[in-house]
Amino acid sequence: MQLHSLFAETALLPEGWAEDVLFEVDGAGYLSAVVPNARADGVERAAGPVVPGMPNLHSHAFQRALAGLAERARDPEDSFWTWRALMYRFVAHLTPEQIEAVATLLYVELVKAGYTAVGEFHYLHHAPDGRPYDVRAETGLRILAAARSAGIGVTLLPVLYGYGGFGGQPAGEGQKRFLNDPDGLLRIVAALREAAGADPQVRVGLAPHSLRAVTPETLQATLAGLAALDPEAPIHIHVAEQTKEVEDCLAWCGQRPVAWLLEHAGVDARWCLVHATHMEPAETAGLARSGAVAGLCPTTEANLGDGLFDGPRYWTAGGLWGIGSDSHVSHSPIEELRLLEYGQRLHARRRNVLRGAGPAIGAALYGGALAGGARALGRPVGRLAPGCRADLLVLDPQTPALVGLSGDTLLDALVFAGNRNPVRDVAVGGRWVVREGHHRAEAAALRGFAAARRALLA
Ligand code: NGQ
Ligand code: ZN
Repeated sequence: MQLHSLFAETALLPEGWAEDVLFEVDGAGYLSAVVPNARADGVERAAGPVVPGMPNLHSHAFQRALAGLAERARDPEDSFWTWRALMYRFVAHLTPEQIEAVATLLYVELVKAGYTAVGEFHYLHHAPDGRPYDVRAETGLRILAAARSAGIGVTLLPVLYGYGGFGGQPAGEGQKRFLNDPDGLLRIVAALREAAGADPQVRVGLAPHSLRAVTPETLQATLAGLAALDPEAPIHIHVAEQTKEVEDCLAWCGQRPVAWLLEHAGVDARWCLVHATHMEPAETAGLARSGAVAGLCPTTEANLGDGLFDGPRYWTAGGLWGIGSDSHVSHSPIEELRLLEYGQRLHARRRNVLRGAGPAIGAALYGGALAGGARALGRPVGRLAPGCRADLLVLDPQTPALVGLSGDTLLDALVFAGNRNPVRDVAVGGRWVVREGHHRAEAAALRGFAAARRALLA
């Protein structure tokens, strides 16, 4: 269902809310015109307020099948690291078919909740015995297929994973499906770029998993290889999520992980530093200055007991940030934004902490996550403006939380006042993918997911 034009009585544009907006979409799914104070003659009318779809900058799609299965207290010392051991056992046998089925269901859920683009930080590359599949990019291609079935835009970030700890320590048994040297990973990148072709719904970058999983040499070689293919390609990395990583990094090189990256890795606007939870003030300021995006994943960071990001300092320094659903304990952008602000309130014992240019906190959160998310995914999304993708949400004006509200107050209520999904219709790249709350592929996706889960639990 291709969208050629749409009229919205009210819509959130880059400069703020506008009335009577006419959107025109070209055949490739880009907005070709966005005209406020227009007339509706003969054009489809949006059933409610229109806002940009939200970019989700950090996903491990396969973890959707594990969400909710790691909440049993087994050990008084349960932590991120015991969760990770459980997760490794769980992924040991996943097949490419199951990876695709789980990712398809996840992406359908993400689109229904208002995410129109996702960054897939994908490291489950090889067969269960650790050998590459005949088609080396097999599982990455499955992710691409899942994104295409669900109709979500995707930034594929195949992951460089070489070691089990700082300084090139050998990887463990549970990590053998993840391992590549720089050449092996760059072959996957090249294969995915070929499969993506000129599809405007797809971008390919890469992700060194963490400073634990690479050495300075392999990091450097991989980044040089990527730059030769695409000098602007997005680069994502997990960093400083747990205090143990900070301690191990200090023991390895005498520097903290974010400080090391800022000094040695050429961090700039191509980069997204995922989590960056544990930073000293100078690191927070340096990250904000670098032009990189902080990839915040509030529900996963809470679920795994990571700690709290230094929001006030980073916001004051003008740092870019976006949100990701990471382990997929939530697939709602609203829940991520709400928890982001609530964590800061609980910590500071104040209200309205993560301020933007205006007084409206919900609007500032929504707008901030659009801008940083778009930057991190390296695609023209997050803005309803000519030249950007026609990725938009029509909100349900009958949702009690939104009834009678408009403008930034509506965004405040969207973020802070309700639990019902207020997303009615979703267009991605100028195609309606969700109508009246239903995704065209939801029934088939659920059947595929159910089969995969049955097999995993058997
Ligand atoms: C991941 N997830 O790669 O899935 C990680 C855990 C690790 C989060 N950090 C593994 N949330 O960091 O070593
Ligand atoms: Zn992650």
